[in-house]
Amino acid sequence: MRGLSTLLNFANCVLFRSYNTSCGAYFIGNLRISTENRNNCFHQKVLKWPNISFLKMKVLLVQPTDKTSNYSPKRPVLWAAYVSATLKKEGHDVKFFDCRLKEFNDAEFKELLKSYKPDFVCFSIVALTHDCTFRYMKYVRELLDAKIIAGGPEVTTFPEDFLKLKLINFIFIGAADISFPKFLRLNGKNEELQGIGGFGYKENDKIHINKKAEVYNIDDVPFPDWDIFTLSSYKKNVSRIEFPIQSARGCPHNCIFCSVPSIVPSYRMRSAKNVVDELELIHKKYGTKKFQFQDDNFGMSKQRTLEICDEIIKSGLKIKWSVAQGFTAQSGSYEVFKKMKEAGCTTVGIGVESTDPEVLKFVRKPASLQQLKDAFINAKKAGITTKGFFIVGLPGSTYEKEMKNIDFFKEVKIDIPRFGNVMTYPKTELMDWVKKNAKSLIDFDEARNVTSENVASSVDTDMLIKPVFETDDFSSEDRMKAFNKCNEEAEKWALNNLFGKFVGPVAYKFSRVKFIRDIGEKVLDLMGGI
Ligand code: B12
Ligand code: SF4
Repeated sequence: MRGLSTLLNFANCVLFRSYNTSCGAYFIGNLRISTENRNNCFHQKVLKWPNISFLKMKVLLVQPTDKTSNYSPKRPVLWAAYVSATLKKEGHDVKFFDCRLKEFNDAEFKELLKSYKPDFVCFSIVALTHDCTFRYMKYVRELLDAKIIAGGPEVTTFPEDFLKLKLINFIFIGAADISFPKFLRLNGKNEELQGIGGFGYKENDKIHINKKAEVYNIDDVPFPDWDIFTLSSYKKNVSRIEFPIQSARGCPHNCIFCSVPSIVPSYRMRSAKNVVDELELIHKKYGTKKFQFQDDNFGMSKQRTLEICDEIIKSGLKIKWSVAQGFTAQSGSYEVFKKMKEAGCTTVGIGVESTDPEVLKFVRKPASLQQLKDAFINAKKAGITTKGFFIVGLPGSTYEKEMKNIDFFKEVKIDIPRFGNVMTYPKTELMDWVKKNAKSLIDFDEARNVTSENVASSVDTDMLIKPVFETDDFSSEDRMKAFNKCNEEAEKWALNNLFGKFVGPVAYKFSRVKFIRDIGEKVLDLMGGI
């Protein structure tokens, strides 16, 4: 029998596919580091540094909200926890502000700017967060002389476009574990800026981007710093937060639709011991019993997966964990899942994308249809809840082929099947393919221009739901029909799995009413299920 919390989690996943979060602010307090012993080191000439008279800097990290507000902020974010850990290690003062938290607003961000007076304000930018990001950057410009730094997936994809914006002073491309502390260590010695890997700066309006990032062992990166977050804003009972953790960075594969290979160019794994040490530390410090692995592709190395499980078991940690984004189907043997279950794994998400072998081959999906089937069957046999992610409308697909996905999730009994329309991310092969072989339904250049602060608000969030291209074999109408049909069937199926075949259909009918979904979400939240 499923435990109550697993059941609640499951109910949440099935019922609440969209969340409402208004843009808010997160007040951090006004702790100030003593200013004695700080030197005036920053060079003022070329970069026009603010009048910084400290060696130790005050850095404010900002998590913008995205236009869809599809994800309620259930947990703090990894990027800020990593950046903070590397900066604090060198004695800098770091604070964090989460625009996604609904209990705060823009006014509090301005208050924080005035009271904290940071030297640097840093934003992590992903698609659809531009509106919020630029609004907040403007507040910084209006109120302070602080320098604005941008990083994250969008900046890594379009470094020049962001750096040339007047609002932004510096950018970091990809991980900044080495480069950011190094930048602050330079103390404004401009002539050494070109020595910082993956860093961008301006010199008399000329843009400089240092391409090469340093190579380092990721076991040496300090563990994420969760102390900068007001954790009780994410869950009243902090021990109920499902902390994110990443055991490896990137993915060694190169699926044509995926932006991960261009955002995280190399695949690197942490050692099993290093991963479990982090779990133990968080468990001891916050009483956490639940974790979520946010790797792009968890389980690439079967041996390391088994080692992580063995380490967890050996440590005596009584924790539950899930694999959120994608488990490597090729590693999905019964032996591996059984061990994962033993070590506390409750749920695995596996990217299926399509069940048509030709489509899978064309998009360079590394797993075969048989490997995908086996992975779902083995995980279920081991007692792990399965989520399957499908992409409607990949190259070569048709309405009929999409309908086969429904047969597939029923055949292998995926607990929670999920469908999304294919999205063409910039700098992917899919984007090139669409330009040559399909009819675009949105202006990709304009969509790409979301990096310009002027057009940010013109990009429609429908982009995420509606097809963005069509082909002769698969029209826009049929794509939408397939998307709706697959989603409807998936939700009915998942609710039947959850509540049984009599109550399931009733739950499905109720779940169509937004008001009831909202109440249900609150009830589940109160009960600690999400
Ligand atoms: C976990 C995850 C989520 C989580 C948590 C998001 C979060 N902000 O932490 C949830 C489910 C909430 C989510 C939501 C969305 N996501 Co998401 N998500 C991911 C995923 C799988 C991992 C991100 C992660 O935590 N990585 C681990 C951390 C440590 O790495 P990192 O974020 O890259 O940060 C490191 C460096 O980049 C750098 N860094 C990052 N930011 C900054 C900023 C500064 C100033 C500095 C110095 C350094 C720095 O330092 C970090 C440590 O090295 C990525 C895939 C990927 N590999 O990037 C997609 C990804 C980032 N998501 C994506 C998208 C589109 C979204 C949504 C817009 C989806 C939507 N609404 O429908 C929302 C946006 C929500 C938001 N406000 O951020 C896209 C972004 C594509 C793009 N070009 O921007 C990605 C790349 C997936 C994809 N489809 O390709 N996501
Ligand atoms: S296996 Fe997953 S993460 Fe890796 S390239 Fe393909 S879709 Fe992206």
